[in-house]
Amino acid sequence: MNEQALMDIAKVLVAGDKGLLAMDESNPTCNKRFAGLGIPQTEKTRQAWRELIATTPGLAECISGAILYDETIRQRNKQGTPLIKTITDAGIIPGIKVDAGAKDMAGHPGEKMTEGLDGLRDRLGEYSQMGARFAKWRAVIALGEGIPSRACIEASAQALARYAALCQEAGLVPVVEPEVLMEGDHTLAQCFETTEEVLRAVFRQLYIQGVMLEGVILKPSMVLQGLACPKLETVEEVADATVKCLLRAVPAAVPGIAFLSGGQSGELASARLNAMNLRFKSRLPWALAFSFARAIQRPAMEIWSGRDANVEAAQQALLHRARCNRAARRGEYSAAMEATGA
Ligand code: 5MM
Repeated sequence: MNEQALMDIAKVLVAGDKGLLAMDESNPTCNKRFAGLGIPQTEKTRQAWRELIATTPGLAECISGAILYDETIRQRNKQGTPLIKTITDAGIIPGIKVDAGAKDMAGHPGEKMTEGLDGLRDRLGEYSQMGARFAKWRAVIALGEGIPSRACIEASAQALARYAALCQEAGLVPVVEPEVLMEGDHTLAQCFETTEEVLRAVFRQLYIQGVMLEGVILKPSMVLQGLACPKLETVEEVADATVKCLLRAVPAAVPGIAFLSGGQSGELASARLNAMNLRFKSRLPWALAFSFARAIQRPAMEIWSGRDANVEAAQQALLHRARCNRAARRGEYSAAMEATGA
């Protein structure tokens, strides 16, 4: 393991005011998003969408790294150029999602366990050869009556740590993503408690498995009330709770935290990230960045709707959301940015 190389990549991914773009939806998830907009669900349309993203002029001003999916990293455009080359040439570091998805957990109704450790060493070697410099694995934690169970938290944390150790062995920076889901009627306080417990378990397992924290990026969910919770917390309350939780559970050796959006609107995700950086940035040991999928892609995909004629307008919308999040990293995002499309 070349520790310095891992540390360098991790640092670059969260440097300055940039963040990550998650474009790693598996085919079923990508197809689900397309279906909602009447876009044909084919390999060709998925390629066209990913190419639209990768060729967005100026995207690298805001995006340091892009997380790809197995199908995407192997795709080429009509001229035969591999998509990973288009991304690298644009100045964006390519990464790859390597988990095999979350499946029902045996003996634990309502909970999921992420699969994909079998054969992972070989797959990481292949992705590294192809040019990937970092990887991503998502664990899913649901909140509800009697859940999450200790079994789900500990097994998810251990899988994340075993994945991270294999990544570092292969020279890839592991993005460690424990997502506490927004579904449910839980309060902000309940989400705080669970998120802290999950993060403590994850960092305990990373330590046990010998993972070098300086070469890791954490991709957590923000601390949020459940979607069905009647009490709506303010942007500032969410920012305060999220930062307080992270300060309790995330070691200072970690270079950066890049949030997932989890289904929040693009505007709310930017506003909440902005509030965290505005209120706390100068006092935090790690960078607070973003690794959004829906909160960057959604408006652009709606505009595109599978039509060539809409590519340019969709790219402008994509760049707009990326710029909003770059501003949020500086604590300079405001609702006015949405009005002007600046
Ligand atoms: C939580 O999802 C991740 C971040 O996306 P959002 O910002 O939209 O929440 C995302 O990287 C996710 O892991 C991928 O889209 C892959 O999902 P699937 O379920 O297709 O593996």
